Amino acid sequence: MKENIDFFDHAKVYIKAGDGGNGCMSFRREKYIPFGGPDGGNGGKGGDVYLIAKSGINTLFQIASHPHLRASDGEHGQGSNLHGKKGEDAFFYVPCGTIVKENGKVVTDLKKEGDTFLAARGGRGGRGNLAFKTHKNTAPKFCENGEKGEEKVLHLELNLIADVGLCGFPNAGKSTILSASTKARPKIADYPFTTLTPNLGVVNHKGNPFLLADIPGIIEDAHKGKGLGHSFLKHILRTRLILHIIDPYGFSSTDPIKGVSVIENELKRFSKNFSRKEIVLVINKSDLPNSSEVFSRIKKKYPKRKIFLISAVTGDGLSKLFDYVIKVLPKIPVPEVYIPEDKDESILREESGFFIERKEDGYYEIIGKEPEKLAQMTNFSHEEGVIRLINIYKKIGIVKALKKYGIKNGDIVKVGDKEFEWNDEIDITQKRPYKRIKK
Ligand SMILES: Nc1nc2c(ncn2[C@@H]2O[C@H](COP(=O)(O)OP(=O)(O)OP(=O)(O)O)[C@@H](O)[C@H]2O)c(=O)[nH]1
Ligand SMILES: [Mg+2]
Repeated sequence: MKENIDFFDHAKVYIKAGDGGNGCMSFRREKYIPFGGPDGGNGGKGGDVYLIAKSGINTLFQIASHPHLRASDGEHGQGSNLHGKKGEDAFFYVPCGTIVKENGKVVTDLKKEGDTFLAARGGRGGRGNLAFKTHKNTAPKFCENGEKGEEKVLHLELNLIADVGLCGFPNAGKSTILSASTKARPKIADYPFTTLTPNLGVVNHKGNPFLLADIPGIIEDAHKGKGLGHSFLKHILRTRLILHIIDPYGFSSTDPIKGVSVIENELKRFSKNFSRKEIVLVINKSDLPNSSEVFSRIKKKYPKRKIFLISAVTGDGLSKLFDYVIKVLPKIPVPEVYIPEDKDESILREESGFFIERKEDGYYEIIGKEPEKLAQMTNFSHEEGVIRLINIYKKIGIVKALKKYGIKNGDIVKVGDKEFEWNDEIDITQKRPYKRIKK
């Protein structure tokens, strides 16, 4: 019997999609062909990184212990119009019920087998000079760099999605029930807090399978952090049905009848979702004396509730309990659970457009996703490439804005991780971009 010590219900992952390969600048050189045209091929696209929900995985342990998730880069283009090979996409598997957050915001909820999330997009391949050939410029002397693959930090949070959840005081026999009815082999012992992390198993009752979750026992004031606290309750929050397991001998000094409301109050304190769920009362250990008396007293106190008397050890009553479970399960929809987002206003970023920051005299920074991407894809050693960049900046209003801020020749412009010297001449060449370049 092995405790599931590898259970991780959260992970921080660093994702890097593949960079696009650089385009190539090349001209055909063949014997007896004096004016070979441009033939630089495009770079290949960088690989994407995907997260995929997979049943059978119940922990984020694997991903938490290897948190750098990468896809490969695209290859660079070559001469003779050879395009670079595409980088390979990378697929990482997570348990069903994994919520993905970026900057505190929920970006996806991978609920069921096969749910797929494109976590980071590979960069576009840079275009080779052949791609820029036009009738005005038949011999372009520039090419693009590949676009950088997206890079991000994501927080993964697991809220297991089982059909039925077991809850109750420690030592009530929850793990014994899981063990008696599924192939799962959780640790069972005659002391409280034997189970430290959730366990899952599939019950196949009369050909009707359902997923059963066993979580650590909770005690009074769990919401104040007593015992193991109540954070594990989130793993039965999305179940359709709860089986509240009751030890006829009570727990510690709490009598079993009083104990019913103690546990159910803890559930409600944790989430209102529990008030909307059916909770079946299951008195366990029917093989022990006193159990039927406790069963009758609980029945009297809760006349409208569904109540069962079972023994996880002898198997007595289990089949009747599961008959009920498989009868009601199909009628209960999987509850939609509100997933709170972490509030942090400071992380809201400007996603579109741009703005200019005048850092100090003669030093300007262009901030914005699109202009930064354009600069990153420009090969600054190709003058024609720089001209093309400025041309695009002009079209989207950046040049006008820089001038409004008083930019002059020789000032430095920073954009992303690139810096270049401002030259009004570059701007002037726009009307006839390629004729004016002095070699
Ligand atoms: N006699 C009897 N003992 C049982 C029965 N079910 C469980 N037990 C015993 O009760 C003790 C606790 O069982 P567990 O299954 O570990 O209880 P648990 O609810 O998972 O406990 P925690 O993990 O600590 O929350 C063990 O000694 C079991 O053998 C039963 O039906 N009859
Ligand atoms: Mg247990």
